[in-house]
Amino acid sequence: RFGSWKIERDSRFKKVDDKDTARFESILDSRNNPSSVLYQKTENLSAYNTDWLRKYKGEAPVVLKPKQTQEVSALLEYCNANNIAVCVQGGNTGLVGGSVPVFDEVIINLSRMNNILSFDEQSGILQCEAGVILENADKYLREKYTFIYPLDLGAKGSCQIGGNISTNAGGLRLLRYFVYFFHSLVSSLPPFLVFLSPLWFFFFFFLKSINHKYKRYGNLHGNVMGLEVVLANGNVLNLQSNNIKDNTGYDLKHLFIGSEGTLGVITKASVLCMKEPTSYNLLFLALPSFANALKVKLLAKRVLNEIISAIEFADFQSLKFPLTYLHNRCSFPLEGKYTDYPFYMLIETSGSNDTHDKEKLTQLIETLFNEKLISAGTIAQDMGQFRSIWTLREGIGPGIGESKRACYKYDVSLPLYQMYDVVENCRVRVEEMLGHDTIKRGEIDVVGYGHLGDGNLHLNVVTPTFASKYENVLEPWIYDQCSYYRGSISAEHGLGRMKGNMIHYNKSALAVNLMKNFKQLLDPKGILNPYKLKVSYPKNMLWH
Ligand code: FAD
Ligand code: 2HG
Ligand code: ZN
Repeated sequence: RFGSWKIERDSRFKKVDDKDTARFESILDSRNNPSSVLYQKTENLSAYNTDWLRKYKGEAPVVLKPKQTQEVSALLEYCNANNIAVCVQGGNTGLVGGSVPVFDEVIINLSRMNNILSFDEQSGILQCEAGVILENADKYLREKYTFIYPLDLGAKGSCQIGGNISTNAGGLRLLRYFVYFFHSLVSSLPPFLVFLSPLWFFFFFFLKSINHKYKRYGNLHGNVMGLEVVLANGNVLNLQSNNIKDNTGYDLKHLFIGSEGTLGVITKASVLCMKEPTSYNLLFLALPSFANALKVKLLAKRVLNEIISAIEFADFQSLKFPLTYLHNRCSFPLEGKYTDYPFYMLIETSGSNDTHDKEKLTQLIETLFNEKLISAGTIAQDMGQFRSIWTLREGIGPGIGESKRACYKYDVSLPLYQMYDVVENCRVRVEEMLGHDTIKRGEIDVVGYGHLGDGNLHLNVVTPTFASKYENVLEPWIYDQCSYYRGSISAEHGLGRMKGNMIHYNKSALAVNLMKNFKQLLDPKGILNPYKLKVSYPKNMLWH
C-alpha cells in the first residue's frame, strides 16, 4: 500500500513576513503581553516545533498565544484572508504528530486560555477555556466540590481540555463511565415494570442500545455538553450549553470532537462531570497467558459489574520500562521478578461503599485462584500502593520515553481474541526482517499493553533510532493486520500526521467524501492543520 507518507509544502500557503507579524503583535497586544508572540529568530521554539515523541519536527517561525476568543477569531480571520497555514496546539502531548507544524505553519497555542469559568453542582457541568490543563480541572473539581473530571490519562499534567476533545481521548477509565451510565439508568427503572408489559422490555433494550451508541460516560462524545469553536474564517460558533439534554437540530459539536484541529479551534467547553466515588480499590494480577486475561476480564465484569472502573493489561516486556526508568516512582508489588509471569492486569473499582466493594473483590480473587486463572495477585493495601501500581501502568509510555530510544507507536482496536496475536506476529516479523537475535540482544523491544476493557491495544516497537529500515518493516504491515482482523488503525490517538493518509483503512469512500464536504464548508482554503488527517480517498481504492 503506501508505507511512509511523503509530504510536500503546499505552495498556496504564504510565508509569514514582517507585515503579518506586525498584525499578529497588534491583535495580541504583544507590547503589554510580551509572551503572546514568540519568534524563532529570537527564541528557541524547539519545544513548540517538536512533538512529545521527538519524532516530528516543524519549522514554525512564530508561536501565537491568544488569551481570549476574540483574539483567536481575529488571528484566524487574518490568516484565512492571507492564506497563512495554521497549526493548532494544546499541551503538545499528542502521539501522532498532529500538534506540531509540518513545514512553516504558524502555531496557535492555547496555553494562555486557561480559566475555569463556572461549575454547576446540580447539573455537574463544568465550563472552562480550552487551554485548562486536565489535571487542574480534576483537582479543582475534587477539592472544591468532591466531583471528578470524566477523563484520566497519563499525560494529565500537561494535556489540555481542548486537546483532549480534539483527539477524543479515551484514557484509563473510559470503561467505568460506560458501565456506570447503563447501570444508573436501568437501576432507576422500577424492576417490576419490565414484567408488566412487553413494551418495557423493549424500552430496556432501547436504553441499552442508546448507551452503546452514545457511550454517555464512555468517551468525550458522551461527556461534552457544549463547545465554543472559532472557524477558519474567524467566525465564532457558540455551541456552549448548560443543559444535559438538548434535541434542537443537528448536534454540531460532535463534528469537532475528534477532528484534530482541522475544522476549527476549540476555545471553550462545557463538560459533564461526576460525583467523586468514596471507595477506590485496585487489583494487580499476574497471569500465565493472554487467554487467561480474557477469562479474568469476563469474570471480573460479572462479579464486580457496576463498580469496575478500569481493566488494563500489560506484558512483562512493557513493565521493564517504568521499572527501569521510573523506579523511584513505582514498584513491582508481587513476590518474585516481574519477568516471572508473561502478563499482568490491573482491575480498578470505584464505588460508594468500601465494605461492599472489598467483599466483591475478595470473592473475585478467591475464584480466580480456585479456577487457576491467575498465578499471583494482590489488592492495593493503601493509597500509596494504589498510586504506585497505577504509575507502573501509566509509566509505560513515559518509561519508554526516558530510555532515550525511538518508539513506533501503534494504537489499535482489535477483536479481543486476536489482540495479542498481533504483538506476537510483530515479534516474528521483526526477527525475520531485521535479524534473528534483534529482540534477544535488546536492540528492539516489541511490547503490548493497553485498555483491555475497551479492546484497545498499544503496540509499541522500541528501536535505537527512527529510521526507514525499521518503519518499512512495521508499516503498512500493522495497518494490514488491523484490516485483516477488522479492527481500527486508530483507537484513541487519532490519525494526525503519522496516519494522515490512511483514513481508507477504516472509512468508506462515501463517508470520506462526506467528510471532505464538511472540511470544504468549514475551512475552504484548508488553512487549519494542513497535511494531517487528510479526508481524501486513494483513487485506486474505490471498492469500499
Ligand atoms: P495536543 O497534543 O497539543 O494536540 C492534539 C491534537 O489536537 C492536534 O491535532 C491539535 O492540532 C489539536 N488541538 C489541540 N488543542 C486544540 C484546540 N483547542 N482546538 C482544536 N484543535 C486542538 N490519549 C488517549 O486517548 N488515552 C490515553 O490514555 C493517553 N495517554 C497518554 C499518555 C501520555 C504519557 C501521552 C504523552 C499521551 C497520551 N495520550 C493518550 C495522547 C493524547 O492524545 C493526548 O495526551 C491528549 O489528548 C492531547 O491533548 P493536548 O492538549 O496535549 O493536545
Ligand atoms: C496509554 O494508554 C496511552 O498509556 C499511551 O494511550 C499509549 O504510549 C502509548 O503508546
Ligand atoms: Zn491509551
